[in-house]
Amino acid sequence: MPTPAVLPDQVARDLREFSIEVPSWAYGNSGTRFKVFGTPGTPRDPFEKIADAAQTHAVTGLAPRVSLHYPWDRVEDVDALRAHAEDLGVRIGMINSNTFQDDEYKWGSLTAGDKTVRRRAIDHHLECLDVMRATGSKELKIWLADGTNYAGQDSIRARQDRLAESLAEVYQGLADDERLVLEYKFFEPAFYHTDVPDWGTSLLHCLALGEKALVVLDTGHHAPGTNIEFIVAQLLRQNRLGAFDFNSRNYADDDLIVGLADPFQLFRILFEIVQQDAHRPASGVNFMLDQCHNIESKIQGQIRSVLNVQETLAKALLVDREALADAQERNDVLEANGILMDAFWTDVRPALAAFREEQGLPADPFEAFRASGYEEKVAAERVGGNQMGWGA
Ligand code: PSV
Ligand code: MN
Ligand code: MN
Repeated sequence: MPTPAVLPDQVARDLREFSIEVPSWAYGNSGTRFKVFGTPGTPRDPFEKIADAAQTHAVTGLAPRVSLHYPWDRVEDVDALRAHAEDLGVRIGMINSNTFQDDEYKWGSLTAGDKTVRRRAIDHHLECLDVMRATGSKELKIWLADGTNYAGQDSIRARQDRLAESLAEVYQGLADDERLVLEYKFFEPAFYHTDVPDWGTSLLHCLALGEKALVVLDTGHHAPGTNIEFIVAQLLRQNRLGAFDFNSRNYADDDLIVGLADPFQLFRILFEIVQQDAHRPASGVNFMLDQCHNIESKIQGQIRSVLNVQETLAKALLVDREALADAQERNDVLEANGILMDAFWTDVRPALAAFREEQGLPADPFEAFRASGYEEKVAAERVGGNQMGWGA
């Protein structure tokens, strides 16, 4: 496929409607268990995190929502936070619950054998629903660190039963237009078993709960070699893909910039999405980033990530699906594969630059941000106070 100068109309229309949610925690300092490197200008409170997130949207036009983590992003005046976001052209997205930082959750939260602990974890989730209402959000995102480290440490079955009961209580708190999304992860911080390790477990709980419960797929949460696009196809088929956490990984839950470790995997995933029209807002899939920028500039990292998703989505939209269907019908394996590869290798960058300019956006948002002086400005202004990190 030759390099297109402009995007076909339908591709441009689809891209205009597409948006990505960014996580507040990506703008704070993060690191590994070895070291957290601080960066000058890192936000000191949720207001500053939202201001940084708004920069990502301002130059890309792609990231109008910011996920909050509760209680990391707790503020006295929620109305003021909401208004601050709206003044800066963004709004608050999902509310992420947190039952992994307190000592009492050492043995589990929604799965804990101790009734008092379980009660506290359920109440925390119900409180998150109040935060959602105050912020204008409609979605509660649950990722649990629950699990065990050693065989025999606890009953896997009993923990599933307790989880089901706890989730049912949280689910009952949802209003008709609200939903909860349940994220799975195959290991870490628990190293023998986690209580929601895979899409099957998440889906089973969601099916038992009802239509307002959906699965979250984080691209970094699978065993190496897992065919993630297959999971995407399967969850979409069941109308249970609620949200995506995009990031890149080489080894485990690396949370690196999207599309850098394996651009072709991102393309395959997005093509599966496109084939089921799930990139359209009407599908209800919330496309998000879940990343931690340990060594690179955080805002620049977020900009790169959303642009990589947009660029790869454009390629997926360019696949000649009629020709593909025809090749598939004839079992022409190599022609079918060639059609996909052709779209993957197409350089859409010039057409995307023109597309952005048409919308009054910089042709190169990444360079525009670097040249804006924002990072230097906040580094000078944000002195004193404690910088926030992955963990408030
Ligand atoms: C932990 O693995 C994690 O990265 C999950 O993916 C959540 O989405 C995120 O933290 C925020 O809680
Ligand atoms: Mn995640
Ligand atoms: Mn993760």
